[in-house]
Amino acid sequence: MKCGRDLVTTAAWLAVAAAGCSEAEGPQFAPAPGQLAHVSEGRLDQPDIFLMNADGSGRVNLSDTLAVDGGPSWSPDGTKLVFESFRHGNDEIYVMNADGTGVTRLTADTSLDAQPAWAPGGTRIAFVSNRDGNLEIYLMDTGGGNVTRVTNDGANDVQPAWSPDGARLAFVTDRDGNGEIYVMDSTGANALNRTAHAAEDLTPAWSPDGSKIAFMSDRDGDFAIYVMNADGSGVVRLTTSVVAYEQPTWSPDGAYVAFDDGNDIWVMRADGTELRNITRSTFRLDHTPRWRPAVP
Ligand SMILES: [Ca+2]
Ligand SMILES: [Ca+2]
Ligand SMILES: [Ca+2]
Repeated sequence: MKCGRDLVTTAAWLAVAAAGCSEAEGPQFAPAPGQLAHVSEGRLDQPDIFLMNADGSGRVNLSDTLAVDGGPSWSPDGTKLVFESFRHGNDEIYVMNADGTGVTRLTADTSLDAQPAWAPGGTRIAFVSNRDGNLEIYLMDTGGGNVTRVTNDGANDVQPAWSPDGARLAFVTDRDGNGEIYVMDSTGANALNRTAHAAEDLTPAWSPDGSKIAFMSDRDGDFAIYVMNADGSGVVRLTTSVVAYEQPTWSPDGAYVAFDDGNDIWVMRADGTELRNITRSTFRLDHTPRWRPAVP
C-alpha cells in the first residue's frame, strides 16, 4: 500500500481510505520478533528497566524503584538481566529475574561499577570499574566472585561486548587519543584496534553469527549506526535519518538491529532498511534497547 499526496486520482484516494491507510503513520513493516529490555522513565521519572515486545507493545516495568537503574544485559538463556543501579549510593551491578524478582547485588565497592555484559557461556560477566584508579574492564562470576582485571592501560577502557563464542571481547578505548573499538581475547591478550579512525567510534555489538560488529560513529557528522566485519574491514553506514545515541543491539536471528536516539527506540533490518520508531513517546525518554536472546 502506497500512502501520500502523490496519489492524485480520486480512485486512488478512495482505495487508500478504504484500506485505512494513514499518512501520519508512514509505511508499515512486519513487526520484528521477540522482546527488548530497555531503559525508560519509571516511578517519579526515575530511569527503570522495562521489557516490551519488539513492536513496542506490552511495556512492563521490571525495576520499579526510586533509584537510577540502567545498562541491562541478558543472560544467554533470556531468564535473567544483569544491570547497573545507584540504589546503594554509588554505581553497583545487580542481577534479577526477567520478571524483576530476585534482585541480587553483585558488586560492593565505593568506585564506579557499570556496563555489565553477560558472557555467552553464562558463567561470567564483564563490567567496567575505576577501582584501580582509571576505567578498566573486569570479569566476575555471575555470583560476583573471582573478579579479574582484563585491561591494564591508563586510558579509559569501557563498553565491553562479547563475541558470540565467548572467546573475545570488543571494547572502546581512548588510548589512541579518540574513541576506538578494540577486540581482544577474553584474557585481555592480543588487543587490536579495529576502527583506527580519527572520529569517535563507540558502543560495539557483535552480530549473532560473530561475523560483524555494529557500532556508533560520528565520522560522517552526526552519530550514526555502522556495521563492519569483525576484523574492521567493510564498514557500511546503516542510518542517515536518525541520530544515534547509544549501543545498537541485534535480534537473535541477526535479521534486525535496534538502537535509540536518546528519546525513542528504533528498529531496522540489519541492512538499514525498514527503519521504524517503536516507542513514539512524546513525554518519555526510551533508550538502551537490549534484544532478549530467547523468550522462554
Ligand atoms: Ca561501586
Ligand atoms: Ca584503563
Ligand atoms: Ca576513532
